[in-house]
Amino acid sequence: MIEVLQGDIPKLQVDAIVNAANKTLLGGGGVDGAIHRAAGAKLREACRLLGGCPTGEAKITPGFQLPAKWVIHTVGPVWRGGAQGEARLLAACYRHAFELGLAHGVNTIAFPSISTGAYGYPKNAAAGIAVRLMREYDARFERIIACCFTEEDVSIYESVLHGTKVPSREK
Ligand code: AR6
Repeated sequence: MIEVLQGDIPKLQVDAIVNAANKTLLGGGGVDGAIHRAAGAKLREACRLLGGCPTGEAKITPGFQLPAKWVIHTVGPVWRGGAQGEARLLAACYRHAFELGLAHGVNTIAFPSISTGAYGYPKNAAAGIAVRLMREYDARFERIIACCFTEEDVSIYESVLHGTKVPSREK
């Protein structure tokens, strides 16, 4: 089941939360900063051992002090106008996160809106990609949560899910 909710992703009681990280995996601002603050210093140590992560891929660590058992770290594309493979890379983030979750027995998983903060990806187009991949994996998870930070993001996801807004062209 795909659910849209407004909230602070580190607080969610799910098997795995997804982090919108950067290639170093050593923490940053936005949702990444919030997850690291809530999980504690051991998360940073675990991330350091991973040696970074290329854009579009994903790596997993325990959740440490979080209610979530796992954190799946993925690196979204920086928006550069849309002709630099951004849509393909963003879809790859969701796909790799889902596959890692499946490999670790995850049944409930929550995503932030990857790349739509500091990385500047247009929100409607990004939600279109997120929802497409969520639908593809829906049957293999008990709960898939789109965890939105703002009310505006909730309405974007709701309209994409219910087909009231056509997302921008993406692959
Ligand atoms: N819970 C849920 N969503 C959140 C939270 C939260 N606590 N905080 C922010 N968001 P961003 P990016 C939303 O910038 O664009 C970091 O510094 C936010 O409103 O966190 O992928 C990394 O280290 C937005 O919708 O991630 C990278 O350097 C979404 O999360 C870079 O930012 C993503 O915004 C990654 O940029």
